[in-house]
Amino acid sequence: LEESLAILMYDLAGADSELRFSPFCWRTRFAVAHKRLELRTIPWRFTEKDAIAEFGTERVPVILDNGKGVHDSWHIAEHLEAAYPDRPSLFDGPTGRGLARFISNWTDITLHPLIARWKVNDIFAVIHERDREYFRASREARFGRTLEGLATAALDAAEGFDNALAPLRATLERQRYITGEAPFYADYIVCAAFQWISALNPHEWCDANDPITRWRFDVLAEYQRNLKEV
Ligand SMILES: N[C@@H](CCC(=O)N[C@@H](CS)C(=O)NCC(=O)O)C(=O)O
Repeated sequence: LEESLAILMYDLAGADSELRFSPFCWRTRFAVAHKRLELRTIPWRFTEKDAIAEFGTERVPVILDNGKGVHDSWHIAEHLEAAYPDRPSLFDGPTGRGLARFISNWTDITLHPLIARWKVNDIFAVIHERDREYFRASREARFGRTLEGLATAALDAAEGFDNALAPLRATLERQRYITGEAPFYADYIVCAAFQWISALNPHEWCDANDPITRWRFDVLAEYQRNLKEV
């Protein structure tokens, strides 16, 4: 039997080290499972910049693969695709990779800021105590408002998020996955944003009549199947 290959990932954790809510780390988690590789994680907190400084970044995910450090979820996906060409493809070729890049930018530029505004206080509530001061200062600077001010606008952000999902919903009414018949990295990118939300509130986004809910459960079921094949 082939010795199973393990990828090590620094993964953002809450005060409870089991709480893993980073959407970028979820992308990598899905990608590693898609490649049928074993994942081991190191819980990491926002202020533990020193632990990853040697990799030239202040953000997670960072992975270690055979001693090679790679950071940035997109670069990690490209690394896995190049390093494990005999494993299932994450992009299904250059056209798929090109479209996945659009989905990545749509998610980063349109979806994430709305989720961040909506959930910033829920995140603040679950992070480690020693991260609090840094998180408050960095997010208040990013959004130009206090956390208390952002709380009053949370429902507007939630509504904005729902409106932004219209193209996704229209797509999933007609096809099983973003990429068609089977899930690829583009699906994981968007599903990871929902993992961020559901890590903070498991009951959010469970409307059984929403095609997005059906799709999320299909992607998560595929992820569970992939984990069993590692
Ligand atoms: N472009 C990066 C973004 C990674 C990122 O922003 N990670 C967040 C966690 S979701 C982080 O590490 N934040 C650290 C901080 O805010 O100080 C990627 O795709 O990996």
